[in-house]
Amino acid sequence: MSKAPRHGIDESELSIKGPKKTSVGIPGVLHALQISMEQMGPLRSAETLLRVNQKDGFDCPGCAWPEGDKRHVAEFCENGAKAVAEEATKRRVSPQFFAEHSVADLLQQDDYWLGQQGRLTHPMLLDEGASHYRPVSWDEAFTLLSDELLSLDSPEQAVFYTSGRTSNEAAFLYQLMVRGLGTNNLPDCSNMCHESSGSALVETIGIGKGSVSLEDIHQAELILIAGQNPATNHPRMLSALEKAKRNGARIIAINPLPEAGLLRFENPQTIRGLVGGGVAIADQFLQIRLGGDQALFQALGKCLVDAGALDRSFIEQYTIGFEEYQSGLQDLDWAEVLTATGLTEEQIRDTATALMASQRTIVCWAMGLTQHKHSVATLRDVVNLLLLQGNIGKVGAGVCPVRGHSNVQGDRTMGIFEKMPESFHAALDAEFAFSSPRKHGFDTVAAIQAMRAGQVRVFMGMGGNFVRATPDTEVTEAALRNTSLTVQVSTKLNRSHLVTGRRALILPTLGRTEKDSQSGGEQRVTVEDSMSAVHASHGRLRPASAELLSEVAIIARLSEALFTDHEGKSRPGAPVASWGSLSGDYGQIRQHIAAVVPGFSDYEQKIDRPGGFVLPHGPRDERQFSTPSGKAVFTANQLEFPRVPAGRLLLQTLRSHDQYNTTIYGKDDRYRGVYGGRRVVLVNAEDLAELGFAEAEEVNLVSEWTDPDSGVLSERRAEAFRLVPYSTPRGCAAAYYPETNVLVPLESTADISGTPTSKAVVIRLEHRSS
Ligand SMILES: Nc1nc2c(c(=O)[nH]1)N[C@H]1C(S)=C(S)[C@@H](COP(=O)(O)OP(=O)(O)OC[C@H]3O[C@@H](n4cnc5c(=O)[nH]c(N)nc54)[C@H](O)[C@@H]3O)O[C@H]1N2
Ligand SMILES: Nc1nc2c(c(=O)[nH]1)N[C@H]1C(S)=C(S)[C@@H](COP(=O)(O)OP(=O)(O)OC[C@H]3O[C@@H](n4cnc5c(=O)[nH]c(N)nc54)[C@H](O)[C@@H]3O)O[C@H]1N2
Ligand SMILES: [Mo]
Repeated sequence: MSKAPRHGIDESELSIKGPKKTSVGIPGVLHALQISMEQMGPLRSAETLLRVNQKDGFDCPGCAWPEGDKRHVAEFCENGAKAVAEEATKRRVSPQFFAEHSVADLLQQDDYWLGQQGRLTHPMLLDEGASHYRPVSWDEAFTLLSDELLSLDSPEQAVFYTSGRTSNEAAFLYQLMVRGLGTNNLPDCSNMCHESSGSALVETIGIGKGSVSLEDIHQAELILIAGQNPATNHPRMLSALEKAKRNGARIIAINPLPEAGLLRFENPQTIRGLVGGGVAIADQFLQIRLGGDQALFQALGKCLVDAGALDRSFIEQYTIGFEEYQSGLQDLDWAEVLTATGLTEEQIRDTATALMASQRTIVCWAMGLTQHKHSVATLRDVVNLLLLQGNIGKVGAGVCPVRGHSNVQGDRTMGIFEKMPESFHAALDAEFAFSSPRKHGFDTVAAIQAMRAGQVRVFMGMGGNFVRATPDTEVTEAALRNTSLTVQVSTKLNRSHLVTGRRALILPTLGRTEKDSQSGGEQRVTVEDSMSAVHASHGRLRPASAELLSEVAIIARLSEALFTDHEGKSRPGAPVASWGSLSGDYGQIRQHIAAVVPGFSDYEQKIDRPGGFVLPHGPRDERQFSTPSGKAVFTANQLEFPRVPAGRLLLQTLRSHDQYNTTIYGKDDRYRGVYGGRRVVLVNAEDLAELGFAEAEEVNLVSEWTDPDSGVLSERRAEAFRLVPYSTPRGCAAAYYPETNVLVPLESTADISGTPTSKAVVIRLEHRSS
């Protein structure tokens, strides 16, 4: 193990070597091992990496891609290993660290440096006006927090954020506590992530989750992968795609960037992958313009309709709205489609031919499709396309939104949502003998707006890094500073501990990899992956500090303080539960979940089975659609795409290979050939020439946002980015998140889902005068 770095990223060390054409292989294995050794040393590295995603081990905190049935001794995934090393690190952020560093000093450090310091070990309090955090006892922390919550004029003055690593057990208890207080202010990272998918899917197929299993991926004849970079963000997906290819599947990548793993993959699990040239994943690459996907999917739909390549009996028996959809497509203007997509008509017709030749088609997508103004409409058009050929509820076919955080889907199932359906509330009320509030709460953007307006006194984050993950950094920072108390339940130091309300608490917690010992013995937790499979996760490592509490214990103790009197009796109107025994034995929480959430009967027995169980999914299992009509819904959507004024570019904000969201593991983006720095902007070389900028020039990025209501133009600035000529469609640029969040206007959100439009920010480049 080596010491934490003394300095953050020095952008003068940036070097550009050009993108790679293949992913993983030996360099990926070596890089992950290097990071593991630095963070954990040899013994702990071996102990930990052998347990990832094994049947009696812990669930990888990396991503939500499911596990296969036949696992390799260590199912190796470079970025999974990095995510694990980051949590299982031996480095520590102790009270002494906080005594040595003032909050003001820490604010000068970058995200990389902060994250590299190690695991938080003690509950810490930042008093009003204090320059440094000081250690507090857990009792003091809970008293302070419960007093503050109980003194609010209204429970609406508190906001409770969740990031998607939180287990089912913790998430369920957390939402119960929040609703017990009397609010639905439960924003989560999903609001910035797959909310558009949920909105479109609930409306069209009656459930907001993907309809395919891993086996479906293996059995598909055609897989479209749109707006997703699996080699970096879901590396284990590449093994599934490789298998599909070997079974004869055709794969089409739809992306503005020629992402390495989409083009060629060297599987580290096989000798062939390690020494050979790997497998070409995509048969066809559609280098689409940012935000052009709705036009593409409409055009593909039109090709199928015009050719009569339809599953008519499916359409008749299982759907409504086909006529409206079909007539909506009649006026589709090909010229507009070509402008929106930047593709040729031939490329689109080739894709349509591939669709017609396939009996089993899957569409996979991630943030490239969900973070646009017209994302919900785009995803409705994805569903339309699949419905045309009956590609739902049959083997090898379906919708596949690929989730991000390892339990983000489970958190939503557990009720982390500002607007759960009435059926959930009714069941929750019956189980805990109280009346949960029905008024919808704030989502992420609304929560920031409310903080800005001074309507929120307490902000609590169950994991995550709210201040860095959210848009409009300066606005959001000011909003958080406008509260009385901010509380972060965290494993690692991040900027949300430094941009605070008048007072702030850090509540350090156990991670997935660690033993969770409670009065009832060692506990396991459960998580739900991207394909609705629920399974147990059992940490094995010694906790980073003896002071850590599990998330469940933190919520249970806080709930006890909020909802019971000195004799332990429930306060009038509060949810009735035995908080102490719930945190002693998570099996009891699972019993409550089974009583409230459909699909969880015999929960305990089902997770005893290796691999767990799969939740019911009407469309997938029996073509049953719980929409008002009981049928899947075709929708007719107005075609939209971003229109960018002359001299401006459209910027997408995305992840490098060495980061996990706001956690920066390292300085490189190996596949894109960017080394040693992160302040780069990838731009088409012809655009650079036309706009009068030089390769490698340092520029400012200026975002221009015209508020649609007021018509007022506002500007936001991110300084000192290097220009890198890159293969991206004309007019489209890319730069890393979170450095560019400052450019994303808070009010620029997707219709219906409210997701910030992180993949479509209008910018201009600005020469730096100095
Ligand atoms: N190692 C690692 N793994 C992760 C994460 C991480 O940060 N690091 N994050 C996790 C989380 S929370 C999530 S949500 C996922 C994110 O997984 P991704 O969605 O793959 O993440 P992004 O980096 O945002 O990449 C977006 C991709 O969409 C493309 N794209 C952008 N705009 C458009 C568009 O308009 N149309 C099309 N067709 N493509 C577009 C981009 O070029 C890029 O390839 O990954 C999860 N897994
Ligand atoms: N511009 C732009 N903005 C974006 C995106 C984008 O593509 N572009 N993507 C959006 C997306 S998809 C997402 S999901 C969000 C991510 O938003 P978040 O989920 O809020 O951010 P993360 O970086 O994943 O959170 C990392 C922190 O979580 C804490 N943590 C890690 N593990 C645990 C644990 O087990 N328990 C607890 N309690 N804490 C833990 C650590 O302290 C760590 O610092 O960002 C969004 N923001
Ligand atoms: Mo995400």
